[in-house]
Amino acid sequence: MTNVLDQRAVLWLALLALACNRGDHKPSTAPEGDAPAVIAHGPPPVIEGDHNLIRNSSFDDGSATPWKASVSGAARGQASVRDGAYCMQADAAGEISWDLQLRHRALPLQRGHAYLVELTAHASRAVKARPRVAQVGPPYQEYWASTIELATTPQRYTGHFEMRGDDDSRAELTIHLGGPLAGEGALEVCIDDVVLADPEFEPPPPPDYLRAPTIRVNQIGYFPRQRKRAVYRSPDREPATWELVDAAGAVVATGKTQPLGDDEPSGDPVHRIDFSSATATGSGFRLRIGEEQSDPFAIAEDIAHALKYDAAAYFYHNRSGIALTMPYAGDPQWTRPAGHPSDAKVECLPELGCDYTVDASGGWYDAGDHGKYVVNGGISVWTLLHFYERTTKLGGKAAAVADGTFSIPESANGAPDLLDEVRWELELLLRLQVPKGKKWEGMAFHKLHEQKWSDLPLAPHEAKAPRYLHRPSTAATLNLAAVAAQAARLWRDVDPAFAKRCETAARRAWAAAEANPNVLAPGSDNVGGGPYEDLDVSDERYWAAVELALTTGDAAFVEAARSSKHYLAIPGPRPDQGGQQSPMNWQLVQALGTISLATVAPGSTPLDVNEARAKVVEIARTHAGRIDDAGYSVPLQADAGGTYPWGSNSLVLNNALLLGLAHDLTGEALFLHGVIDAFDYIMGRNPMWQSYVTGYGANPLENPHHRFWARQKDESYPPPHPGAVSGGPNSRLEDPYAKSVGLPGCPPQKCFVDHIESWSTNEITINWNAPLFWVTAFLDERAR
Ligand code: 9MR
Repeated sequence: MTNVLDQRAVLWLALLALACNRGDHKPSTAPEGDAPAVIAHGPPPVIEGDHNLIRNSSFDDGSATPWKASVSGAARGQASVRDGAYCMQADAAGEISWDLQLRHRALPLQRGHAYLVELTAHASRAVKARPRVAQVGPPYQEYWASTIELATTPQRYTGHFEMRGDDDSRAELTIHLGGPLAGEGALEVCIDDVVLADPEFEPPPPPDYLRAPTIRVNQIGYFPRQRKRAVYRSPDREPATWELVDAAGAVVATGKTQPLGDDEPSGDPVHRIDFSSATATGSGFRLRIGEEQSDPFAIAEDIAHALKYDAAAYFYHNRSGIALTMPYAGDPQWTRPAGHPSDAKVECLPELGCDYTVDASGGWYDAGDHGKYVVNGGISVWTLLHFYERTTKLGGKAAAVADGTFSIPESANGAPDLLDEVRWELELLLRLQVPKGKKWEGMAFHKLHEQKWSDLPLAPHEAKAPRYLHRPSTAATLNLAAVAAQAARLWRDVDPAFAKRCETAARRAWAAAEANPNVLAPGSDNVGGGPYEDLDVSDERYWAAVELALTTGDAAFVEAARSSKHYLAIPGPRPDQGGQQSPMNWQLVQALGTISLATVAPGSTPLDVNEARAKVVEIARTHAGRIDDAGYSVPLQADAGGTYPWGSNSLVLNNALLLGLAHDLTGEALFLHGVIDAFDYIMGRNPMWQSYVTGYGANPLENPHHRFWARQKDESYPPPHPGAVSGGPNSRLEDPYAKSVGLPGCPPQKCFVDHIESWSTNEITINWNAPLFWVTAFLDERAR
């Protein structure tokens, strides 16, 4: 395919020859209705260099994204990339021009700017087409349009206009092909090398994945005895021959790819490579197809070993109220004084009228921000403790998280290190319980943070802005009840006094939540900290009831669990399973109760353990059953609206957690393979060519949104510690940076940018690193 910019000189000569097709000349045939055939104002802009707003101009890599075809009314047709051009093939063209169209949206146009439009097009027979630049919604203002005549050989068309409408950040360039433009009979129309250029527009730097290898692998590696899949990004329809090459260049396995065609969540044309049967082990392997080759990777039993400990180290590195010191910090650049010593005496927001302060010191910072939020602490604690509990109950290896296995100050205290790390947060959650004799006695404060978002970078010890406790909430209180109950049974043999404290706090929290069942945290409380809003706490109540029942055996808790509408529930992706992309998140926690029940499996309590286990397996099977349909073999589907939400990588990891537990319960390989597929996606087998984990892989995450690990913003701050997972693609692009770098219109798996300013696609947080730990620790144990 031609490169428009290299050919610019040739093009201008060609333009003279094609003057009859210029948008600023009258076309030979008027278009439908009263719409003017041509809208052109001002002189044509002079374009030097690349100022093209069109994000996929040439279709050279086989992908149409972000172009879409629209077929409506009586028209019948579909579009795809063929031989490096984007082609609409139609059996019927419908009645009006827009019944058949090819379109590119999310184009930022600015009032008064001059625009050049160019495209190459041809058709299977002589027809007309109507390229136009217009507003997407009412009143559908047309900024420019022209009717052009297509021949059977490619011709270059051009036009220009000055933007007379108001600024429009989401305009579209569409090429209408339907109705009277096409006439009767089947047709094919192809477009290529499309330009909508504004000399004042500076295109963002091309994303990394455009220079990425076309063969995508798990960038750290594969387990010798397990499923090994890679993705080959190619529009070819025929299978290709792949080779697995070792570090010395010898071919050690070979096979054929499986072409899967266009994959919607990624926008990529893909082939699957399955090299599971390869038996070689070592490092420095690559996959090769013709001239293309993957990043190097290992095939080894221990690929997840170091990573699981780094995933756990995330929590030490984000501790509040303690100096990070050597040797635990791993390197002097990650040491720092204790953060937020003033948290030892925190006031409530003035409107709450507390006549006391609270010691809210300790715990983990939530994320890139320094807030502390009970509901997010709750699910994070549960996830880490659940891993511990499954090792003790389901035949796992508790030795992997025993005393001396982590690098933390408590590593020689006789208690398992995983429990020590979690206790740092639990102690904070216990402190956040409203004292006896005060309003909301026994409830938990929902959160504490500054009153406006703090600057970035900012190390925790540099932060000086006052922080306040926000109103207690029923959700936070039930989180405290749940995790304190869970802790009470896990510390029973480790530290009986602490276990007792936890049980007492859990019972008090439960009673306080029963007395205050509807103190709900609103979404509007989002200045200076996240809202962690929740307007339905029936799932929290069920989860807390189960944890308390499992720990105490009390009939009242058993009854509260059994009578809940969530009893034995785990939301799943099918509509009849609740239509949830993932079983749990900080707001939706019934699965935590059911999973704890399935894991602890009390013999003596009248709770239906077998049904809870069957539910784990049922939902895991649904996820596993969908992996083969995903181009990148990831156990996460787009939702009904075709989107991935904020923190989508944590959905992948929580689905993997459920798959892992199903494997624990059944031993079925299907589930273990599903965990591996999720892991492969996170570690680089994805359309962004991104290892979403800091410090791991050929293209590791480098610039997460974090106030201390802020090297990208300021050289005097450290880079991120290894082992932190990014929230990953978020279709809603909820920060200005993501919106500004050409992401609008992205397919769900590509709505991501590795930049510190993109908090809605690239933040890191405790409730996402917790399942990263769970999954990598599980694999390090089970996939060997
Ligand atoms: O993970 C949270 C996500 O589900 C929400 O959509 C989003 C907006 O409320 O907030 C996310 O949580 C952030 C929290 O509000 C503040 N600390 C950082 C968290 C991770 O991005």
